Amino acid sequence: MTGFAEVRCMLMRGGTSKGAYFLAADLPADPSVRDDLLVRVMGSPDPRQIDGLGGAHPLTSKVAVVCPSTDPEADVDYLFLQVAVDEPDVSDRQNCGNLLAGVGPFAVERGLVPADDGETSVRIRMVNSGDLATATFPTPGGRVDYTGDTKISGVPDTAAGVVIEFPPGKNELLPTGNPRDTVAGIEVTCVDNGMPTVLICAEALKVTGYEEPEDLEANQELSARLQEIRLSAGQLMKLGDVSATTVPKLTLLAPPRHGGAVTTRTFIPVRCHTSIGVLGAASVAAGLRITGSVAHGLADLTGRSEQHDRLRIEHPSGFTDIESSIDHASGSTPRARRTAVVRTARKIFDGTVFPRPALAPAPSSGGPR
Ligand code: NQM
Repeated sequence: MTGFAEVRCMLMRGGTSKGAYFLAADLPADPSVRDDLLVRVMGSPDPRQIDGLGGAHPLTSKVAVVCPSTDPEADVDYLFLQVAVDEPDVSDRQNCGNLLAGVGPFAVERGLVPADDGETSVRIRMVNSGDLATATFPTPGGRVDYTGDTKISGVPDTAAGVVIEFPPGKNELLPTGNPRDTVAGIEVTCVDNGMPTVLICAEALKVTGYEEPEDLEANQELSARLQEIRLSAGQLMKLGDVSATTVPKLTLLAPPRHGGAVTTRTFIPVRCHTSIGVLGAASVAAGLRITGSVAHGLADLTGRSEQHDRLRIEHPSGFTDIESSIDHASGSTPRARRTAVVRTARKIFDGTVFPRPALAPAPSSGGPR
């Protein structure tokens, strides 16, 4: 292969994830050539990703590809790619609301969008789902300012807030058409407000839902049950055979313990998230509001009305606040009315990445991690 021995790249933290951001024009146009390159950039397959940029966890083995949009409703297109850690596999089957937080600042840094003096809003088309989002962040003097006093759980320091607004969803929130389904012998709610997610009461799987992620990951019986549920739920959610994909995610629910609406432990889908994804949290929040979902009787929605639409989702490293309201006229299928979240993002380095030489075979699909 000629070219691409070195590639322009920016490493950014987006929310509670970290990834390599590229201009589409800096990457091969052919998706299979591009994916082979990205596997080598991140250092996969290797559990430590020692020879690349990846951080040896799905949350730090992510890629954002950004380009000007041809959609009149968007300024830029953002394609999210999940690079598997220990498989030579790249997936575009899911979105990532955490890396989304870095897309606006990246677009300004690369000159795709002019910055205003004060704050800038960037309209983003999320290529994976076709959905739109608007990210607003500080740009004093026309430059991105990453410093600020916004704190999000799972990130040690404060940074500038990136406010992300999602317009009303076009799709139904309930991919199976039902607020509850019985899957592999237990009741679940399959919901999709940007991330296909299966909601399960932790108690139904003989755990409390308050365990540490590593303890849940070590529970072999739980892992086997989750995989069984996921494969069946994937079919019901019209996702087909999900044995090699990263969606649907699975979220265990338990009553809140710190004043929030619910406690969560989310499998993405094999590793247990150390917090929760943005669109994952948006899907949980919508699920809590759906009459008849498995969250009813377990989540605490006291004082949270359609007018006061902020829900606090508790997770292993703290909480994520999601502004979420749904249209739920009786007799109609529920749809998201509005979803919004505040994240932070930070430029870590900007430069040139030197991918490992192309010795490995082309990517093949492997199991999700
Ligand atoms: O749900 C992890 C993350 C994500 C995805 C995952 C995300 C989202 O925390 O919007 O951000 O679910 O694989 O980055």
